[in-house]
Amino acid sequence: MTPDRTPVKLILDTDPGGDDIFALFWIQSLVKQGFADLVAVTTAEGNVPAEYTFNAACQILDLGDLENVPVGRGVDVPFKQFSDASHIHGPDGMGNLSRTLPEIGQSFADAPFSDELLIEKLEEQPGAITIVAIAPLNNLAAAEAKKPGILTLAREIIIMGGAFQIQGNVTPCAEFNIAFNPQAAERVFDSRNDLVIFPLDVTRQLVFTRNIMEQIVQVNPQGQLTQFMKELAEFLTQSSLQYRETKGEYGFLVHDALTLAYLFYPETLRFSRARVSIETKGEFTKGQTLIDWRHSPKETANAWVAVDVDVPGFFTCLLEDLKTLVGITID
Ligand SMILES: [Ca+2]
Repeated sequence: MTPDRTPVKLILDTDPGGDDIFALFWIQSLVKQGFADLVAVTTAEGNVPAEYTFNAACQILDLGDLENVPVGRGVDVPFKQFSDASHIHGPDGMGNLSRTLPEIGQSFADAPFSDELLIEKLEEQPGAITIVAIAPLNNLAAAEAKKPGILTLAREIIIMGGAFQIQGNVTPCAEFNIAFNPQAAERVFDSRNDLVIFPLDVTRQLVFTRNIMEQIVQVNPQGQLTQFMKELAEFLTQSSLQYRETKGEYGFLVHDALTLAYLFYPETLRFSRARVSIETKGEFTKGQTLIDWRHSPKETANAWVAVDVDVPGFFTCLLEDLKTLVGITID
């Protein structure tokens, strides 16, 4: 039997964001190898304001010769629960490195809003496109509010978000993507019963080390993409150490990239079926994600939650694909 090599159609909903950019680099490699088809990128307000996430996504797509992929601008978020994460990712979302890349040709003011772009693409190809959501869920929720049921037209929805049996990263209880806009998260989590969730419980295990970066550099030491990747990794490493995210290990966490392992390297993951609920009201617990792990009859489950990752296996796949990307990109 001939293996199914039809590229996986993706929309990436993202708020670059350093680890978002490494996820986007991984997608670029998979696109160039014929495994993925990037239908659109819908940027979101989150790590930094919407104009900066839009600019960062466009610059990274240009860097990988994917400037023809449509990019949406993040919907407005009037009632933010938390400030952004520019202290981690730099004011431009990419470690102040935006100045090292060419200015983009796209206009933020003229770009379609991300919820409109999601609706357009999902209606064009119902059941065919997988949404990889690695940002606060503002855009997905806005699309669902405008067109109830629209999210069921996605083939699957894969989300980086939440913290279940460990502490959060913006409060003791809450993870950033959910805490930034808990009402949006609640709407998305109520939209279908087969969401795929990657919480901090598993993503915190993924320290992208200097050793991994060095192996990539050796493939094409002088390449523009290699140099950018190396400088971004160094920036993220320093801010991760400062904020004690890696237990002192010299590296940074690639939370967002794990969503792609599910699609392309599923042997590295294990899941639990669960009902995930979002706390939208608590004074100290707003944005918390909850699963009732007790052995008792449950309400209908709505998600597959990642509970285990083969860390060396994951990095083997990511490393080889990033080596391929820097090796084939012509500078
Ligand atoms: Ca992100």
